Amino acid sequence: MELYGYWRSSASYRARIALNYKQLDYNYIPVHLIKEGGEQHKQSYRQLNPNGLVPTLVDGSVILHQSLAIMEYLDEKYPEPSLLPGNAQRRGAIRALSLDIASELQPLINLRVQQYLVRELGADDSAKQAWLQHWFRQSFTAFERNLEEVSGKYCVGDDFSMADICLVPQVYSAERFGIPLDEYPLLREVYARLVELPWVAKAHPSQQPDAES
Ligand SMILES: N[C@@H](CCC(=O)N[C@@H](CS)C(=O)NCC(=O)O)C(=O)O
Repeated sequence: MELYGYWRSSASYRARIALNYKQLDYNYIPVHLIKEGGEQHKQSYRQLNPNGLVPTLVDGSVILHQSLAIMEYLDEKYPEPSLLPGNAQRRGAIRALSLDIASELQPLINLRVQQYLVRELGADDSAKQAWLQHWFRQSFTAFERNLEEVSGKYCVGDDFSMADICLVPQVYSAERFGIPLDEYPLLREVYARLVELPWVAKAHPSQQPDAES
């Protein structure tokens, strides 16, 4: 299997955690999102992923984009350990929390959105920071409330799941963008537990071959 990704891309980070959790070997192919205007826009990459976003997973003849689709594909093909453990209610909660991050928050703070704010709408650093803080705050405030209802050791009960895989990279991004996390004690507690897990630690951006200082 090949995973096209970028070291500090949150969606690539998700795919890496899932692959590690399932102990699947893969070749990591870096796609530099900044260099030369972004390798994700090159024709050769867009043939694999017409959205021009990372990650992309190639498994033989299967070419898949969207990290949640990649995770569900891996889960169907390699069911153990499951990324969606538990009964229908638990699985519903896992999917809902995963989507809260992957569909509601991350798209608003993505690189291309930040670039559009700056280049097309003339946002300066403080306007861009206000944008990031606003959306992180809205999302993490709701996430914290949801954790009060459904968390245990991890996001949903005591089993590691896709929701945890979505949370870790988003907290990493928040720290990177200087977003204060004091208002989310439960989120920080779960995150602290998650980053200690070996399959999560191995997926950290700093551990990737394309990591920059
Ligand atoms: N929903 C997509 C999001 C993919 C995505 O937004 N990837 C970002 C990095 S985290 C990207 O490639 N950004 C490049 C750009 O904005 O030009 C997924 O989960 O795979």
